[in-house]
Amino acid sequence: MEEWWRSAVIYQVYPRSYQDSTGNGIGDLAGITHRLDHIANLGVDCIWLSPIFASPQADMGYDVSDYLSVDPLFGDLAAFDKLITGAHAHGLKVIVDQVLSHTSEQHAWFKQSRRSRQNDRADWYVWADPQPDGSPPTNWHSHFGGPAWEFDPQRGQYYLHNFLASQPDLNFHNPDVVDAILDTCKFWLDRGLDGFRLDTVNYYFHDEKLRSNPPAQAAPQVMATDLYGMQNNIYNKTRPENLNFLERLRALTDQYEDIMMVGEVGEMGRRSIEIMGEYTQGTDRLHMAYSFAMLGPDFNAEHFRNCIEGFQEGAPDGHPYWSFSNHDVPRHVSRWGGYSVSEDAMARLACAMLMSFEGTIGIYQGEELGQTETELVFEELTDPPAIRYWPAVKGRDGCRTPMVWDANAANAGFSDSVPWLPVKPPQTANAVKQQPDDGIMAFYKSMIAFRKNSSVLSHGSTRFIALAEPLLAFTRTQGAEHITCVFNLSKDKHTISLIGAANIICGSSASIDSSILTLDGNGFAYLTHSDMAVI
Ligand code: TEU
Repeated sequence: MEEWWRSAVIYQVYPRSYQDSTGNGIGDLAGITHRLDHIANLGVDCIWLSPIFASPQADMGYDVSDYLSVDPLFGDLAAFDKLITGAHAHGLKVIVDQVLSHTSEQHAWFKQSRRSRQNDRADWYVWADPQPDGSPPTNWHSHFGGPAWEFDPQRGQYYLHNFLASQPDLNFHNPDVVDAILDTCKFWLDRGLDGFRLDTVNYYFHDEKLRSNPPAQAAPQVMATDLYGMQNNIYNKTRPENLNFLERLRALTDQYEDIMMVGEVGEMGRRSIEIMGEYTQGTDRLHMAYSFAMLGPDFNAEHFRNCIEGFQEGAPDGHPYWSFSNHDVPRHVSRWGGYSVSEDAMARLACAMLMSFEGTIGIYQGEELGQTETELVFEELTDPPAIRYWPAVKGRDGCRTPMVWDANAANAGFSDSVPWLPVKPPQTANAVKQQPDDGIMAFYKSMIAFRKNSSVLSHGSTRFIALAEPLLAFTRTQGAEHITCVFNLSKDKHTISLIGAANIICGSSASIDSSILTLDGNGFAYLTHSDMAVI
């Protein structure tokens, strides 16, 4: 039988912002359990929960202080069990974010490690002496600005942190660390969850020789500060030793039924696609990999083609996971606003593109409402890099504002008290309760259903059709079945001559007249295909 995740649509929940059930302005596990009907009704297969573990929340849970407990903000283990049971009863799988590359500085392991150079956990983190002039051991930069090294006066050494200084990197070269990490994963597998989203999966190992990174050739950026992108980050991450660790993790998960791991590859451009390939090649590494490739500003046919073809070439039996939005990047309806005739048209076009791609598909809470990025002022920010570098860095709060359930309820039904990030009018207009019958939410439901019912869309191979920008076109094929998908990524009208008969199976702003397909701005069509070529 086919593994469930291969044709899955996965719905990302950001627990802080889904539903508050306790009245403290922060979402929680019981709130998510309460909203399972909404998630199941979308027709998705699986929920990915952003981190729920004990944490001082300096990076909103991506700084774990205890891997084996639920943060009291979100509930407790009983609430977790209830959520899993409830989700399973709704036919939904649940995966959780595992942040294994680094812990919080509040983790007991780090507290012990920083105490002295001799204790049992002295080498559990990446410690190194200063250079003779007192400067950090290498030139590595943190994603969140400044050097990736923090000096600790007590040990008289620097420790590595690829993200915040309060997120020290674990030392995966130490076998005891690897064993401890595998044990934490086992703990959650034994509790019945269905897999992991592995945060920063290519950051686990660093170069033991502590070589400095060479300068970058080009510096594409999503959210980080300039310094990070000025280096070719080859020594602080994506080290060859990681493959062996991924194989150990896979051997562990293979002891359970139907577990899936999707690794977040923190890299940009072509290299990110290559790493996705390496990490999912064969059956003894990750099940899937997920990159930032489609989470950036690029919105042209060549880019999407390069992502998909690059993956096919690099990992013929690997499996990708594609999404356009998550909790780290501006929502795509806003991010690609420069290419859209309207927010509504962009939301539909993006949905139709995603649901036609080969691989597993991820959507981010609120995306199903056509949600846009929330505009915030400095006083409202919570994201550390934004607070540090505002206004040059806008940060990630704008995509993390609470889910809007009912425009007429206090805080749009998210919470009875002041939410941790504001709920604002342009977003409340898209609330679940106010979605029209033919609105974006209905469109998502119908497109998810269409994909789930179409074996060729869920499983077929992809062959691109050479059309000039801004037209993206490809044919999905499975056996004798074909569907050709054509998307107009611009605001302008375009026409395409079709060879042979074709009908529009589903589409928007699209029509066929005498073998001419017309796509208005942001229009798209899924076409029946009978040995037809689009020229
Ligand atoms: O994000 C990882 C991340 O920020 C980088 O991978 C980067 O964005 C990428 O390389 C593109 O340049 C994860 C979480 O999703 C994020 O919320 C956390 O803050 C971060 O890890 C640290 O745990």
